[in-house]
Amino acid sequence: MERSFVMLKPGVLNRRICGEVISRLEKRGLNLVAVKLLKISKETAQTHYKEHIGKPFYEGLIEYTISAPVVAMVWEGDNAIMQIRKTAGATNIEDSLPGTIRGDYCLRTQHNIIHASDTVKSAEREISLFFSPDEIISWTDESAHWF
Ligand code: FUP
Repeated sequence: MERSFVMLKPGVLNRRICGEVISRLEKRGLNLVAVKLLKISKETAQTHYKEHIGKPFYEGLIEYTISAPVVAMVWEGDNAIMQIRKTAGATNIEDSLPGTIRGDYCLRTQHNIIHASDTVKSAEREISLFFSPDEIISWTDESAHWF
C-alpha cells in the first residue's frame, strides 16, 4: 500500500475537467484519501519544484503553477505511485500516449495538467508540504478485490 501526491494544475478547474481526471484515478481502484483546492504561493511552488531550480523551464513552471487554483490530492493503493504515473502519461508531451491523462488533455509539456509523485521519498515530501497528517483519511473499500 502506497500513497502518492497528485495535483491537478492550473487550467484544469477552468476547463471543467477535474471530475474527468479524478474519475480516471478512481476507476483504477485507487482511494482518494485527501483533497483540497488551493492557490499555491510562490514559495510553496519553489519548494515543490526545487529539483528543477536552474533549468531553462524552471521560471515558466513556477509562474504556471501559481497562475490559477490547483486541486491537491493524496491517493492510496497498491503501487499507487507507479500506477498513477502510468495513468498520467509521460512528462514529455511528444511521448505521452492517447489514453493517458496527459496524452488526452494537453498539447504542451510546459502546460501538462497533472503532477504525480515519482518515488516514495518524493511522495512523502510532497504530501507533507500540502497536507497535515489529520487531513489524510484512509478508508477501507470492501469491494477492493474486484479491482
Ligand atoms: P513530472 O514528474 O512528470 O511532472 O515531470 P518533471 O518533475 O520532470 O517536470 C515537472 C514539470 O516541469 C512538468 F510538469 C512540465 C515541466 N517541464 C518542462 O516544462 N520542460 C521539460 O523539459 C521538463 C519538464
